[in-house]
Amino acid sequence: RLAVGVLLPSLLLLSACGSGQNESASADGIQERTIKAGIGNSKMHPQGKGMEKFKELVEEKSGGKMKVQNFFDATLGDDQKMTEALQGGLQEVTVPSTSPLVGMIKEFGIYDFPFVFNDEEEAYTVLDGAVGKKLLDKLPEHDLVGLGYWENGFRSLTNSKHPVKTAEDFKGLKLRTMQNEVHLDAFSKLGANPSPMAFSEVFTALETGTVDGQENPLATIQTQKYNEVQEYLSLTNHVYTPFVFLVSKKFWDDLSEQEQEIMSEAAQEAGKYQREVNQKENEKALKYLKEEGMKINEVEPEEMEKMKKAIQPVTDEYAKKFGPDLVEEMMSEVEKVRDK
Ligand code: KDG
Repeated sequence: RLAVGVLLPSLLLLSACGSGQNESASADGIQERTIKAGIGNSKMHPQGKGMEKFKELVEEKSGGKMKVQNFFDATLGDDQKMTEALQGGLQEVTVPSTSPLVGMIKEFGIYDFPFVFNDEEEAYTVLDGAVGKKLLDKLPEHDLVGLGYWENGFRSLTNSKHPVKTAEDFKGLKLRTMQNEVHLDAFSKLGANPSPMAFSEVFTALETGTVDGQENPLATIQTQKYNEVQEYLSLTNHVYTPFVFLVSKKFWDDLSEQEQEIMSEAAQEAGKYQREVNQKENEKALKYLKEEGMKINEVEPEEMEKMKKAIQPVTDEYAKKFGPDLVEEMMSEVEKVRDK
């Protein structure tokens, strides 16, 4: 207590004198900082709303000293490019889908297995539990820090050719997928012609007919206006994609404990809010897309089962590659909450 008593006034004095690096440091351990954050989705998307909440919380918790500048619509680049910018210390925050990170940390690919989760609760149990943490712990060796998972959500298929009701209906469809090998192989197995593409290029590719279709959660289909260039929406809900909240490790290591806590709390609180908004807005998006005239169909459970069976060899192969123990751990966590 004595040491603090002696130290504090001298620290205050130092900062009052405006000495070098600590110019804006103060007794509360919070400096003036600007945090550049970017995502691929728009400001209107639930992810955009989550980012605005994050900004509000950081600014509030730091008494206005830490400022967040949000960039939407991939203006700072796509998921992979922004992640690299974080690694290089050129950007502070991004919240990509985990799928394009699989080239860097293969284990994230376990989330790309189709039909693993039946609902959001199952996904949260895995993501917010031991398996989710194990994967976040792999980030620092890649110069990244993960502050938790937000929600992209269950993905459904749109295309310009015909409704997809059966596994056979995938045959011959040219589909855009995320840059992810599990997705590519799974759609190939179903007989589609998938091609990986960055998110910001999707609308034009659909408009010009470079691809026939794409798959994304309903709120994304609405906010990206895919309904303007796609006639059919098939509610396949084939895979759940998490977002992961990433911070540049170079930036993180430079933060004080207090500042780290502010970032961490804000990312988690905003994440909770973002998941809630996401669920509500996906429901609303279904109504909107129907009203806008998309031809929407459900997929019968037996057909879903057939799709699952068709891609089982792909899942088995990747389970070996990503770690059978990890996959088993994920499935046993799902089982704990399934049908409860
Ligand atoms: O902001 C996130 C988007 O960049 C992206 O992850 C959305 O799911 C997505 C996709 O299909 O690329």
